[in-house]
Amino acid sequence: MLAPLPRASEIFVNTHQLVILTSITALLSISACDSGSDDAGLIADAGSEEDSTGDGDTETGETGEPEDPDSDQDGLTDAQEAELGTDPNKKDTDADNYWDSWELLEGTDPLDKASRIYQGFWPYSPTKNELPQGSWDTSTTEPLSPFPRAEFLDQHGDMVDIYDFNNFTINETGEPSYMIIDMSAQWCGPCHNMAEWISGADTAETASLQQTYPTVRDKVYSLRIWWITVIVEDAGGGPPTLSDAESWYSIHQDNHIPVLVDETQGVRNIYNGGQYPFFFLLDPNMAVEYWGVPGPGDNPFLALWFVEQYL
Ligand SMILES: [Ca+2]
Ligand SMILES: [Ca+2]
Ligand SMILES: [Ca+2]
Repeated sequence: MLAPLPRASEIFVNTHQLVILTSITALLSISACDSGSDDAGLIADAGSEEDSTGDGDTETGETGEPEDPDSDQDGLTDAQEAELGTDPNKKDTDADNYWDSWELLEGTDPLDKASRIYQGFWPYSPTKNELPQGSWDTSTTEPLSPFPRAEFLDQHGDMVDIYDFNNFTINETGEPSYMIIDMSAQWCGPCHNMAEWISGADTAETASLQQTYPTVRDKVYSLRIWWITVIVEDAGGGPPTLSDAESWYSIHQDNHIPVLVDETQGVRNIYNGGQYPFFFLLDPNMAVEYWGVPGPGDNPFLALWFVEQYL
């Protein structure tokens, strides 16, 4: 299990760290743009039987051998799999990253790798409905406030339920992934520099980032954290569209990174840090874990520092 992370408030009462933060703040407030705007279902649900214990076994099997076994524990019984033609001994018959029952639930074909929930191979969470749900009306920047439950267009044209990123455990560490939300604007040069860096480019513009956050890129590549770029403004400062995500992706090719479009500018309106790029950290339950607080923490890059130090 993960050691509990220090909360932002705990960090800022630690004088020693405050000094470090202050100097980092001074060092790094160099490259953010002003925005120019005001500153302001459980797996077993796929089957027809109850699974109140959530372990993938249907109730007939809770106290002994199941009458209708689910050998691969993918939420479909062997009998159902026989009917569907899926492999009863493989959770993900077509090896597209999505379990057979999830594909059934979402209407994609569990026998065809090209038919999958997300073209980008983003995670899928069958338990996302059980989380505390944020909304455009209730979500705030306060610690543990859940991110709005919303869908966003990605660079492949899929509508992505952001809650599918919760508690994704298939990574090197076997621990749940945190998420960095990278709020970027199409018009913002430093946002593109940041995207260059995180997608692997080592240039004169990205050297200081790599030097300051030497482990962050590796943590993205190992899926210790999900780096989620949300484009919040187009080239003219207006609402972005799919073409912004597509062009961003064509410039900064990186298959680890979802590029989402904030079409209604809801993300910008709730989380606007006053400058771009701006980063904040969500925990594996989609709640705000770390947000740059006013004063010495009023720095768009502090979430990266947090990842560097604690994850
Ligand atoms: Ca099964
Ligand atoms: Ca299966
Ligand atoms: Ca499939």
